[in-house]
Amino acid sequence: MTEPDLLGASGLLRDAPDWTIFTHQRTDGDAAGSASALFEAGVLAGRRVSWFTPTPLPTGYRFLAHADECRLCEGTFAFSNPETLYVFLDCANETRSVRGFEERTPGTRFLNIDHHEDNSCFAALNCVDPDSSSTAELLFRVLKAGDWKLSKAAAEALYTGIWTDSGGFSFSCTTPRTHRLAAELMELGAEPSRLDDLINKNRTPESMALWGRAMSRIRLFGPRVPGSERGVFALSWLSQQDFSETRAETGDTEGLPASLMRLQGVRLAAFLTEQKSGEVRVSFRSREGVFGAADPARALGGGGHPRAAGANHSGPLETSLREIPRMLEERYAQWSSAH
Ligand SMILES: [Mn+2]
Repeated sequence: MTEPDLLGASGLLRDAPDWTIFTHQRTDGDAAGSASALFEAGVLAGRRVSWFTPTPLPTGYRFLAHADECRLCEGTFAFSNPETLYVFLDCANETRSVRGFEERTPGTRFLNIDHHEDNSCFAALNCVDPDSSSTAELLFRVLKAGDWKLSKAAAEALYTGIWTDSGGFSFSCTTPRTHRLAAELMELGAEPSRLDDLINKNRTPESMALWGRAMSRIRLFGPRVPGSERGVFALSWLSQQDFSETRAETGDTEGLPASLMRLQGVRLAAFLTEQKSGEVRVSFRSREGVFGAADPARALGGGGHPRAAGANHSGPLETSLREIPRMLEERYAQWSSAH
């Protein structure tokens, strides 16, 4: 992988008086933190900035600077202003955010800043680095490369992005550079204990009730290997009825798929969430010792990172609950015969 074009990305930002930022559907901490930090950097540098997302920003990230200015765009966005730089953050491809990219006006300018290995490089300038723990880590390097002024609020937002996408500096994407950049963000005013309160100590009783349902349904299956006597796969699920009965929000599932990886001996977890449409969102997480999360996600037409990926399954939920475990068993049989 070639080095990401930090100066090129910074130069595009430098030359544009207007920035419109886009984050992906089900905006997570990395996307929200990156957007908040870029918004803040733009405002400090006198840019006119706006931020759109196709699904509501989870309430857990409302503490971020400029979260109030995040606007929902459920319809088609008009990419038509030649003065505006359209910036996609944490989006592996153009379909992950608002609709309308295909119908963009010729001559409009796009910047793509992302860390997904399967990024489709859809923009004129693609600043993509799969070796970054998070888009926030990469964005921080872009902003440093261009000497952009960064406030405490921007540092907090970038720290939030890095923290959430690296699992609190625990996932294998965490590097010495991740820690060095986090240290610099602390020097700019980010306080880990305050941010831990804001990011992690903010659960509602409704979301805890939702998690309780998911936890009570965990099933272990798949091959039994030393250290994984109850199977290397974990699966759990939530239905729309669970959301309505607990009064939890869609965003309350964040962190749930990863939490299945806390089970002793589990190498890959699948978490199924029934959507309002009846489709089923399948999130995969994995660690070493079995094929990666991206493998079953790609087989279902989705994508993501090697160890955190997802896809949509047509459903209904009962069908998905039958087919996903069967698929994982089949892929394991193929994988183990090749290893
Ligand atoms: Mn990310």
